[in-house]
Amino acid sequence: TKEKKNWINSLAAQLQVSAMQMPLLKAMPKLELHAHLNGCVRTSTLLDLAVGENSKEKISNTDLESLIRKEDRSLTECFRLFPVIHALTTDHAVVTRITREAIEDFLLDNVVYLELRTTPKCNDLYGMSKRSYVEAVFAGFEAAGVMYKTDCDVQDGHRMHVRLLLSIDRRENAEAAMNTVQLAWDMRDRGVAGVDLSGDPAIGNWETFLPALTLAKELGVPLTLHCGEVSNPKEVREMLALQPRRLGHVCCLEEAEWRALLDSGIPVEICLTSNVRTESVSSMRDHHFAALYNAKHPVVLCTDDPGLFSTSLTLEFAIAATCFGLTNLELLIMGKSAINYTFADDKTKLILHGIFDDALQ
Ligand code: 6MZ
Repeated sequence: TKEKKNWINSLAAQLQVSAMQMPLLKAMPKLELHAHLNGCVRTSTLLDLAVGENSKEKISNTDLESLIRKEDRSLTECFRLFPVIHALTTDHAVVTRITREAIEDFLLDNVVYLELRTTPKCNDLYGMSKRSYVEAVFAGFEAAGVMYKTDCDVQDGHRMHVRLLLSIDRRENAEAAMNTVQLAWDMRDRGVAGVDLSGDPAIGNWETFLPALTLAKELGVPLTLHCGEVSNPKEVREMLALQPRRLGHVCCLEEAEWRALLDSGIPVEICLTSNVRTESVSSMRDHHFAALYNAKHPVVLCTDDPGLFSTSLTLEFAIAATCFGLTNLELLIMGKSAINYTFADDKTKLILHGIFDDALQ
């Protein structure tokens, strides 16, 4: 954490955020709505797992080196690194550990509500099914002592609230996607709040996932879709037509799709660092966040993969402050508005409004 702190402080200096502002941004209550579990893993944990005696699946030194050296993170490189991370985060105990650690890191950043997303995995070698994978994530929630079920009381407002979204990976087939939606439905009262479609945008056909996503809509399972990380106007149009509750990224939209997005009013999860690092957006100054924000389109700042991109929500807020001139008050108001875009129940939303109202006083 000391290393991380130094890194964040030096980035803050580069960003010319005043020394006074960083602690204020950090102390501000924040919502994180777009974070992938295996993208949150600490470098120290990856190293620990890579050299640990329990590591049955070894990774090569070259792979380990590219996990640690963080300068190259194009979209292609990211999707080459995820299997390397997955090779280390295999068994139930490790899934529980990385979940607990991810929550601890968000807690340190004063995230008061977290929607963590992850792709449920089967692995016969470890006796793991999609369901037991999700149970291992819940064990991580328990270990971190956070509120994650829907039956919490207002007096629990001081503790972090967490929900789980189950991701469909674009490498999966129609049946696997259907299983994930069914699992999300079965576990809806246990902390699973929705379904996400993610994975390498260059892989998979939208049509494969449509039956599962349509079932989710019919069941009333909230949906968020990774949209437009690469140019694909047809897919973007079809995603908008499905009317998911939220969209992630929306970087590479043509004029017509951009207008359709604005008309739709669908909230967008903005991942500034991720989009620039993966080259979905050419530079921070060219990021479409400014256009969406100025058009008063609903937006929420998120980290995507804080481990992979060495970022934090505080840092993303600092970038928004520096590059787009947002004041602390504007950032706080943007966070409060995002309560309405969460997949949480009304009672939890009320608790969150209370936390933000206190901060706004
Ligand atoms: C699309 C991404 C992503 O699910 O194993 N993921 N999908 N675009 C991105 N932008 C950089 N970052 C992460 O976490 C890792 C998985 O999340 C998705 C990918 O499917 C990746 O394998 P989990 O916990």
